Amino acid sequence: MYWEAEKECMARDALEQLQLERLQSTLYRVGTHVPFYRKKFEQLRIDYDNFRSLDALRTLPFTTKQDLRDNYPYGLFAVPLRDVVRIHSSSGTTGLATVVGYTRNDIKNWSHLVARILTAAGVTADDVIQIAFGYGLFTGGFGLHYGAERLGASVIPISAGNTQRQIRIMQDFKTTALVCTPSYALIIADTLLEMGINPSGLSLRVGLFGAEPWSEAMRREINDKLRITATDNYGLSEIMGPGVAGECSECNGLHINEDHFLVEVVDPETLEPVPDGETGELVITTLTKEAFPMIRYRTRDLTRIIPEPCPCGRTMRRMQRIMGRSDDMLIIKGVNVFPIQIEKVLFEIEGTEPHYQIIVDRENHSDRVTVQVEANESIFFDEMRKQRVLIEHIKSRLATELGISVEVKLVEAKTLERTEGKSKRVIDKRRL
Ligand code: DLL
Repeated sequence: MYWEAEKECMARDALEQLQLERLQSTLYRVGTHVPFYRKKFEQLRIDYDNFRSLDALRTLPFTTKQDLRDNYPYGLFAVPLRDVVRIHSSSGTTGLATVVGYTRNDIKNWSHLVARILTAAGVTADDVIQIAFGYGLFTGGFGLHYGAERLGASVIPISAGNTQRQIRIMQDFKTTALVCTPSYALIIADTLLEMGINPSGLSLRVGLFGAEPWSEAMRREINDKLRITATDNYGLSEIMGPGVAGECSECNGLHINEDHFLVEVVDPETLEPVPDGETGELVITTLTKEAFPMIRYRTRDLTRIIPEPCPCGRTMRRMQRIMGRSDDMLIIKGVNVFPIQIEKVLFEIEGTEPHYQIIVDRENHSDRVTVQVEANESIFFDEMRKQRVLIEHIKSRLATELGISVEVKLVEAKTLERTEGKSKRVIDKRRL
């Protein structure tokens, strides 16, 4: 069942016409209301009144996180604060926070699009949905909440944290859909086990996970441990929050809400568009945002467009799950390494827990990577020889995957820091 077949299954040419019209009005909006864009358009001699084709998109300037910081807090808003009904902010891991705003209409569209991705993932008005994202300046909690209400599901706004309580509520309220980060889903799964609760006794059937990178192996682990169908959804505060793209029940790539967002995939070095199917950095232009429109925002997220049509019938193109960020990519001894590659290997190895941390250091001008991974109890307390065998096994698998050698250290289960929000997998101690 579709939420909005007339949009989600639109013919390509009709969609492109709609995108062009919406792009024209977005350009007019920022050109007349946001001094930052007005100046840029003047410098580049962009005549936004005569913007006639989607191809001309590449003549427009990019917007970066630094531009948002330079205009902190309200400099990029395209409406007076009087028209803003909500403000969110993303602290990020580096530097100054960025601030985003929504008009009443923006909130309506946002709820609508989140309802759309919830529907695609299989959630209906009959579901009881537990939202274990933080409610606050982070867009996850409120974003999913409004979308789920819009759909008519019964919403439990439990917010993040207090895992045992999450589980009790899940049992008592007969939760059928869980919403949180994938790493928190695993924490919930492990806590269930510790509490001696059989997941088959729960009513849970579907999970919507996002806000941080994860892998297919992690999906399988969540599916097995929680006995659900785990789906991926993607978004970012600068663009809207959750609701930008989400998986349908095929679980094979995320449909992008292209009637509201124009996406490009570019080479992060040359900034030239790459052909469909090739990996690059996702660049997004908003088409309907009123308070905080964005022109060619460089997300830093790496993905590729899946050109093949989806068997579900939606024509909104899919992007592959995010494989990392162009800026959290580690360059180790000159080799590009994504934390997700390490995760993939660890998840495939018997005897380890799905919790790990990557520590990068530099000794005598040479990079050194130590992967700390939790070993399950039977291994950890077993004879040293077994531990050594496991370490060697992980090392050789990682060397094959990454093309460089890394150190591996087994740590006791539950000693690495757990987080109910986004997990921090990499500690880079190098002073470069
Ligand atoms: O994380 C919005 C969100 C909330 C999306 C809840 C999905 C669910 P920010 O805090 O601004 O917004 O962080 C955005 O998180 O640029 C990606 O690097 C990463 N990210 C978000 N979703 C995914 C995902 C929210 N499904 C940044 N897979 C983005 C991988 C993701 N990375």
